[in-house]
Amino acid sequence: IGSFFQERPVLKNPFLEDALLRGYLRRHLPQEAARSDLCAFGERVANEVDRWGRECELTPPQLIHFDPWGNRVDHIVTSPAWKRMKDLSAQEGLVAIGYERPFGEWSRVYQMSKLYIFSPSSGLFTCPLAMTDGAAKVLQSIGVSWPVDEAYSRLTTRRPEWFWTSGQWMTERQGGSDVASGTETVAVPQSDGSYKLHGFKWFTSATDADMTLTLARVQDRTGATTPGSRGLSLFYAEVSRDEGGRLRGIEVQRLKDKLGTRQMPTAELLLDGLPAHRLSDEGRGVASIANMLTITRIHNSISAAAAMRRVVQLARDYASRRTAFGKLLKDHPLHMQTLARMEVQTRGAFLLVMDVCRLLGREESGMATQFDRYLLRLLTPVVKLYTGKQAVAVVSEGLESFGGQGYIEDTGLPGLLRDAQVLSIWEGTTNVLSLDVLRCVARSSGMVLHAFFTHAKSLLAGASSVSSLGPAVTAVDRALSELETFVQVAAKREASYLELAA
Ligand code: MFK
Ligand code: FAD
Repeated sequence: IGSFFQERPVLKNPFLEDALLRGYLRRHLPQEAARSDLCAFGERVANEVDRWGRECELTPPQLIHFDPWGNRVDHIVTSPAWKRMKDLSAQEGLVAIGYERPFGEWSRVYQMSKLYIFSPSSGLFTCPLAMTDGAAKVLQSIGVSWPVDEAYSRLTTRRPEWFWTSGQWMTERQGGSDVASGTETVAVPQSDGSYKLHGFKWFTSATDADMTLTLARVQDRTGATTPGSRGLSLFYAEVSRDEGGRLRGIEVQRLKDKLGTRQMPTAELLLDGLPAHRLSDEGRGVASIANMLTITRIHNSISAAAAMRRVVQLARDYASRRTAFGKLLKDHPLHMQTLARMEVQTRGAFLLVMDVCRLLGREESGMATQFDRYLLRLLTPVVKLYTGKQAVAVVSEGLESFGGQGYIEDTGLPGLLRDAQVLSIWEGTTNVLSLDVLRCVARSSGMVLHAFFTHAKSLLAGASSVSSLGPAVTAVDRALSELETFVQVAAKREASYLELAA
């Protein structure tokens, strides 16, 4: 039968293993406190958290509709590991750091570096964290006062027993991309100024959240609502139970049976009188939730870059353990060329995402120029759409680099590919984000593009010794000289897509 057994790839401290991350932080965030925290966290991820992530995959959530006596309870039962992830997230400040801002304008880079280390081992707990961070940002931008002051403090705490996660319930059956015309949920005003929501939310992830932000149409006295984007308002609702243990105003219809992200519950929810508070002015729902979209899209991009980095790390380790044709894989130039190409993609993704995190940090600490704000607005959809696609390609290539073992379920590797596939779908599909780019180009009269090409020009000037960048310099100069045409095309395209959609 033979006595040979292949050695498995070993996950080592993802911070220490990542020369690019460490180099980036040395340049921009050299504080020892950040370095030692990331190093300690990396150790914890490799030796403890990664196991929990696997446990989340092996023990997916279940929905229990009724108790033994026939009472409707709608309990979403999650694994102990999933619950540990929640406590860990609070203790490590995975959301809190963005609001404590320990390193001023570099705080988002620090927070996102932790999430980058955590993400592939997190059992998808990064999903509720993204939405929690997005919700905190929305509450902060609207103003932290009643009825959301306690919620804000819970979303941004480091105390596990106080920590809340948030949902983001936007998608309905008729529209996930097109929430503006697809949203049917209505908000019925109550005499005390609050509302009750009635409708059906078709995708709600991490549905064990403690609160949510959601969109609905306010009914007037006759029961009528305003169609389209101008009829949508933003609401805050807590997920709570009555004395009988029943969810207040919510029925969990079922859990989705998904290709990946199986570690976390994604449910269809019937809202049947869910108590809620309106946070935005009437009709300003989409614009008000846009801050959440910005944050969750940046988290998505971090997860994409992290998935690539993880598969590259494991593939490199494996290449030093597996022998084929008489030598280790790492000694086969063709195999190393494949890994090098993956490495280049991963580096590009990492640097682009980190630059967006840098811009976010500048904006939040009041350091951003108008130029930075334009760049942040443009690059957020660009980085999300680009890294979402890259992650699927790089992780797929990564699986191949383990040969047949890359396809074997209990190596844990196939889960990386399944979970990468969602990154280009949720939080705006690639096409929808491309239209978002046109939207911001047209609505800023091209200023976002001007900022982008000027930024590119200055980066290229800094690398003028690299002769192969010549064509890029010419392309950027040409783009700047033809900016006017770009803007006209973007405005026309945006207008025609909107006409088509109407
Ligand atoms: C693991 C890591 C991560 C992830 C966790 C994820 C968990 C899964 C969660 C989800 O998937 S939640 C659902 C996410 N859904 C989407 O992302 C929806 C995708 N569709 C779009 O993004 C559409 O473009 C959009 C719904 C925004 C179109 O809506 P409208 O109302 O038809 O757009 P309109 O009229 O152009 O814009 C309305 C206002 O919003 C405008 O402001 P003003 O009225 O002040 O001019 C826009 O400028 C503003 N706006 C729209 N998109 C914006 C934005 N502002 C800033 N940034 C944006 N991206
Ligand atoms: P559609 O909008 O029907 O898109 C179908 C196709 O049409 C796509 O390829 C899209 O790119 C294309 N398309 C649409 N409009 C245009 C256009 N104008 N021009 C060109 N192409 C276009 N949503 C939530 O609100 N909360 C959640 O927690 C949540 N969790 C999710 C979890 C998972 C695992 C998944 C898979 C989805 C989740 N979603 C959630 C829903 C997700 O955000 C939507 O599925 C997504 O935004 C796409 O919307 P849709 O499904 O309606 O697709």
